[in-house]
Amino acid sequence: MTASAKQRPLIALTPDVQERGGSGLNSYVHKEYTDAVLAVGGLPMVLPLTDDELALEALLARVDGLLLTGGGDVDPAFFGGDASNPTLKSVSRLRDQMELFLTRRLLDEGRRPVLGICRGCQVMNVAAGGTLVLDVPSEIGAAVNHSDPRQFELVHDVNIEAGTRLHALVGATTIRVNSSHHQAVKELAPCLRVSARSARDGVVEAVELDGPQFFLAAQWHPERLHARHEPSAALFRAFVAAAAAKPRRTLRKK
Ligand SMILES: [Mn+2]
Repeated sequence: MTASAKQRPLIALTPDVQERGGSGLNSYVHKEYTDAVLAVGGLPMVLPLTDDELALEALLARVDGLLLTGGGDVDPAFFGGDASNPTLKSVSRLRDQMELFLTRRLLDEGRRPVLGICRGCQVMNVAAGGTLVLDVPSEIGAAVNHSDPRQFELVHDVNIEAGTRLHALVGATTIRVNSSHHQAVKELAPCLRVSARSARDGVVEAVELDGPQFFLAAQWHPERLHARHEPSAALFRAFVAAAAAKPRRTLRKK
């Protein structure tokens, strides 16, 4: 990378949340996310876990792109689903509110790139008006194990839709991916299109905005693969390149 530090795009990452006992909470990201952004020349910055919209707005004003990381389930109350479903795991309304706010802000702006990974794919669909499968094994079936404990291994095939942004940047119509999710996109948000599905059971594995903004999400974990899996590396390269190409502020409206 020959660009000076000043030219390297600043990428905001949303943190995961973990209860610590009492009312204590940890916020953190897996190191693979920051490594994957660094590897393609981006400067990762982990956001504080907060639903303070004024602070989030001020932070957002300073960054060039947003990466929504993996984690627990989105509260079904945000998309009219059954909040008492017993399969729900690690629901955090604080994290949901923070990420839905940030995602909708950038979707409305229509300019800076957003990359969603795993839960991030689900957050982006919900933010844009879609719904989620609450539990793939009980609602779709177990033909494919989407919660494979081998988190860094390629475990199932994904078919990529021709003509999508994902297809253009990966350059293949079938790839093999890792899989650590029990939820998935159900009803697609009106502005999104499906860019990939799991080969055997049709589970949505990637979505994207149908338009010029890079607003793309993968249900798998490219950050765990990027160093040795070209399709995952290509995803980070395209995201950070989109962030580098977009000025933070513009005098024009979109
Ligand atoms: Mn999967």
